[in-house]
Amino acid sequence: MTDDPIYVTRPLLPPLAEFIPYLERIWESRWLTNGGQFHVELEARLAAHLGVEHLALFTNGTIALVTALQALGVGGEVITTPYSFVATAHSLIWNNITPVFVDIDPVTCNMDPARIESAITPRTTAILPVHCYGGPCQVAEIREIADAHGLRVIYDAAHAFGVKFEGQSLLSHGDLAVLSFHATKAFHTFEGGAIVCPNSETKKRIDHLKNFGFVDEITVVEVGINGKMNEIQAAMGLLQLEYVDEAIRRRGTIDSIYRDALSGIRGLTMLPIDRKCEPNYSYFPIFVGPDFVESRDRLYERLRRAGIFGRRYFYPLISDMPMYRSLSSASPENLPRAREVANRVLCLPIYPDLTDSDAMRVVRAIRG
Ligand code: T4K
Repeated sequence: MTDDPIYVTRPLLPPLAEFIPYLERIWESRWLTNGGQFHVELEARLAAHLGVEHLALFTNGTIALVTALQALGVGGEVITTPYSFVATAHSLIWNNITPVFVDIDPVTCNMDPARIESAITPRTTAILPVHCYGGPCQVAEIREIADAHGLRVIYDAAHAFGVKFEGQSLLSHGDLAVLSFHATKAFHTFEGGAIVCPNSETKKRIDHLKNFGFVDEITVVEVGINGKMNEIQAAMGLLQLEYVDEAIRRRGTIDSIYRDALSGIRGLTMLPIDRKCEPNYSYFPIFVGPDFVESRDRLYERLRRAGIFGRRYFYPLISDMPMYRSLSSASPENLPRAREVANRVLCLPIYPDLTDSDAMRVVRAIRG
């Protein structure tokens, strides 16, 4: 008998029976999208849950990122990280903006603020950092640099659902922060996303932009897109809210199991614990150094043969992808630390339904 496969993540799925009443309400109302009852309710409940003032729901995180950049009217060049999911840089290209990659801090995997100033040119309009794996960027340093140079800051907070930093929502940092509610995220709506906004005027503008630019039945003021979340997605979000705190606690337990069982293995490192942060444990990356008994890719393949499907998030670097590699900021000399981390990383399975014995199966497989 072979063991069941273990994937890097599995979506949080509440009991199907609890979803049916939501579907019945959608069928009864015949209101399927365009700001229906569940959409309105989820925006309010999520803002309260996350501890933010305003939030606009989206059909996915990528369209939310594209719209966030559009809403702030940034252009020219935007400073960002190569160590992320490709959607981060793609959102710039969709706005005709040139990404300028800067290196990361190899300890946190986030943009290194010390690299930002030398990347600023007269064309720079904004900074687009990523709270990678949900770990907080150096928000104070980034704000200071942005203010000194008159730049906007848009956080790609796709991984940062519910994360708190110094007792406050991490999402309250930046001019805007963008969430993903994709099925693989700690909180999901199948596909989905949101922009966290500082005030109601910005939210209103974003609400127009996600609805083609309509401000009323007959008036279109901007080239908006269709970024609206539908009622089935919103219903899933409302139901998830009942379960997400418990799910994050369970993720925390798995995080502890891995940390205890993997510490002290020669050549393997983990992200440090940030005492100022309340994390969501959405990823568990390990970093396979030269002192480990085998290379990262050999370990990755060996785990796969054992039915354990870890993922090399984020390898390859965005800057190594064909559409980005000709940019001068994509040169290997500019990004040595991001490259090293991308060559070492392996994200281990972590999700609420992963049992303790599954987690120990992963540990035993790594120990070989
Ligand atoms: N910015 C950042 C920093 C991001 O990480 C992302 C997305 C975005 C922006 C854009 O947000 P969205 O537009 O996606 O809302 C996944 C996700 O598709 C993507 O959302 C995520 N980041 C990225 C890090 O990971 P893949 O290609 O690795 O997913 P996939 O289909 O290989 O799934 C991974 C594993 O999850 C599977 O092996 C099994 C499990 N799975 C997946 C799905 C979709 C399930 O069990 N059920 C499922 O329905 O990109």
